[in-house]
This record gives sequence, structure tokens and C-alpha cells, in this order.
Amino acid sequence: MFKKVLIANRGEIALRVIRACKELDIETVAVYSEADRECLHVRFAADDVCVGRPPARDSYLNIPRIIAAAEITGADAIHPGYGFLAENAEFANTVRASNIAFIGPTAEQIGQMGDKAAARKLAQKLKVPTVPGSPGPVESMEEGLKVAQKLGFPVIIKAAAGGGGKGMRVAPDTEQFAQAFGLAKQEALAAFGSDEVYIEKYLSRPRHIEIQIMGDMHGKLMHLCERDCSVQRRHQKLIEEAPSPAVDVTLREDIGDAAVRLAQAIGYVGAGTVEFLLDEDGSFYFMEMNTRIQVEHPVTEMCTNFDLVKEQIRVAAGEPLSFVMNGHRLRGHAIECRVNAEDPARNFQPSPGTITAYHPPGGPGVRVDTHIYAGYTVPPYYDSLLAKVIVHGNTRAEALARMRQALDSFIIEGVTTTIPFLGRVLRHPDFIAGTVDTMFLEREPQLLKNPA
Ligand code: MV4
Repeated sequence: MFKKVLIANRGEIALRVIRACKELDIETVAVYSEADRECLHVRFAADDVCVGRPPARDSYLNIPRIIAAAEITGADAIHPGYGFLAENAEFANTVRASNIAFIGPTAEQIGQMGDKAAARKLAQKLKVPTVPGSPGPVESMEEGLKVAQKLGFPVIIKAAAGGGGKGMRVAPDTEQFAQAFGLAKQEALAAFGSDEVYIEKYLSRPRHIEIQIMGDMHGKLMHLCERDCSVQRRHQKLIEEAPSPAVDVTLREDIGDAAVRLAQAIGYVGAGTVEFLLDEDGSFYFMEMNTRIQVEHPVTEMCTNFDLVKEQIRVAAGEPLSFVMNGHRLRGHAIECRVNAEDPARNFQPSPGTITAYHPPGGPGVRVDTHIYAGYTVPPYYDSLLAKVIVHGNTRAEALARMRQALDSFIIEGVTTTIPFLGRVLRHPDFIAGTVDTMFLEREPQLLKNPA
């Protein structure tokens, strides 16, 4: 087992990884930017190294500084968390070339799934369903238009190097195809340095369903149920739950099996997520694979009783998975709400500042993953996640009631938060009925406003 793990991240996920290390009796190293001296990850880690100026590219994204921090402190492994360098193949490579273990998949596996058009091709080869579309990248506007006309409008044009919704354009008809195609290419080039795009038939009201998987170095790979992340805004997830109210045992087996086949085909090691769109008629389609631990991993932990971060560390050290569950042995229902320092009424504009009062919710089945405290100043440089409230109940109804109660008793003063907005979503009849899709908030803009 590792002796000392460096956590190449900040915020709540850094605390989450430190906790797992402590339970496994592993020493920890925090890295921090000049804006993060007062952060709890610095306090809770045994060792800490300042890696640069506040902007992420000068600190949390500075590969040579992070490697140097690991070498100076004698860390034998690095956990990247999510965001920052978590899906950077060059980083994974450099870490391993420096004789340090990377707690995650290989650089090759990160690269294979980072190319979305290639991942789609692999899925097709394995008979994992994909949305009807172009067989590979589309070279020219003329070729694209032919593909689109054959598929039938509307179509969606996606960046091959993309993911998370960037470089994506919908073309409603032939007339608007050229413009959408051009814009998608332009956006893709600006965001990813590659203007390669592919085309799919556009699904108008899909749900976002993702499968948590976990593989070890001994060829064992399992899935741990799905998460439903349909409540999103501009590709930012706001609420996640497991299991999905739209997935029954049979569908779970089918989607889970597809996810396991895909990950197994590349010998995947570590925690990963395979994303699908679920259509109104129950058809599911592979979207992309994320090769990291995700923000919403706690809902899976709550309904599987499985510590995903501890298991990530174990399998990276070469240990076999402690058991294989494949979506069985689920208990109850879990929901997560992301509490952000943002103002929903002002287009979710970030609201950094000092927390003047703080009291978290508690009680049975309530978990809060956070790095904030009274007196903490939320810096403007990073994402605005303040806390994740995760609840577990024996039924979805119990979990829902628990989440409403938890949010209503969560005190955060000094910054504007998304708590009142989340409370309104949890009381919306469509959310209660479990029927929301990814266009839900587009249809319900009044949820963004505080009632007078
Ligand atoms: C789609 C789609 C409809 N049809 N593909 C957005 C992010 C990327 N992972 C895939 N995305 C979508 N792909 C087809 N063929 C709709 C979306 C989409 C979406 C997907 C999941 C969650 C929220 C979303 C919001 C808007 C669009």
C-alpha cells in the first residue's frame, strides 16, 4: 500500500480524499495556491506545499510544480480528484514517468476516452448502442449535410475532442445546417485546439443516465448502479440521484452490462463513469466516458455502501476489488444537491465572499461534503461549489423529504447560494414524480426567481 499520497486538488474533494487516506493509514500531502492558504485541505494534510499564484494555470494546473511537490515530500502516489488535471493524459504519464503512482487509469485509457469520436466508434464495435449518426468525423460541410439529410433533422454536431457540452450545436433544418456546422467547428477549435466534429440525430428530451464502474488490475470490473443527473443547467449538474426513477431492474442490467463491456474492452482500471442518454421510449445510447471520480459519486456510495475513493486508492496500489456487485445489493435511495455560491436569478452569476454564518444540516441519512466554515472567504478563482448535501432514505419519497428538510435548515450567510432554488426544484411536481429530462429547467424558468 502507498505510504504517502499527494492530493492534486482543493475544496471538498481534497478533504474527501484526505479522509480516505487517513482511514487507510496513509500520510497525506496538500498542494495549494496563494489564494488557498486558509483552506482546510492544507490544515488536515500532514504535509503541504504552495504551488503558485491563484489562477489555476499557475498552480493546480502546473504539472512541473505538482511533480516537484510530490518529490520534495516523498509522496509515492498522486490523487487528482476531479477537474484540474484529473483527465489530462500528459499529467498521468508524467506522474508515472517520475516513478509516482497515479491514482486513476493509464494515460492511454484517458486518451482513448478523451477522443469522443473514437470512443463512439469503440462503442459501436462492441454493440453498445450509440445515437444514429456519422460513422466517424465529418470532413466537410457537404459531407455533413448529406449525413444530416439521411438521418433526418434535427441533428446535433459535436466536437470530437469535446465533452461536457462544449463545441456542440443543434441544427434544426437544412437551411440552418451550414451555420451550425461552422459554429461547432469554430467553437471546437477554440476550446480544444481541434475542429474535428461528428454528427448525431438530435434527441429532444433525453434523460442523463450514467453508470459508475470500477475496475482493478486483475481483470475484475463491475458497475455500481446508475445515477440520474437530468437536472442540469448549461451542462452544470445541479441535482443527482441513485437509483434513477426511470430505470427498472431489467434496464439497469442492460445499461450496466453495456458500460462494463466498454470499460472492459480497454482494460480499464480505477473508478470511471459511462454516460448515456435515455430516450422517452426507453432506448439508451452511449455518450461518453469520464475517466475520473465525479462530483456526484456520493449518491452511489450511499446506496451501495461502497467507499469509492478508498477503493480507488486500493486498486491503484494493485489490490483486488474487495467485492463485485454489478448493480445488486442496492439499498434505498440517495439524492445529492450541489450548493453553489451563485445567484440563480442573475444567470447563476458567481457570488464569492466571506461566509459570515454557517450551520450544516444533520440527522439520520444526511451527509454534507464541504470545505467551507464560518469566516472562510470563497475566492473568485475556482468553481463555486460550496457544499454537497447528500441524503439517503429507504424510499425515494423519504429521501426527498429528508433533502427538503436538510436544505431548509442549512444556514450559509454572507454569500448568495443556490439553496432556495434547490428547494423549489424539490417541490416541483415533475421532480416529485421523477419525470424530469435534461430540458426541465429550460421549460421552467420561473424556478430561477425568488418569489416576491
Ligand atoms: C445529445 C443531446 C441530444 N441528442 N446528443 C450534452 C453534453 C454531452 N455529454 C452530450 N449532450 C447532449 N447530447 C444527442 N444526439 C442532448 C445533449 C444535452 C444534454 C445531455 C445530458 C445532460 C444535459 C444536456 C443538456 C443539453 C443537451
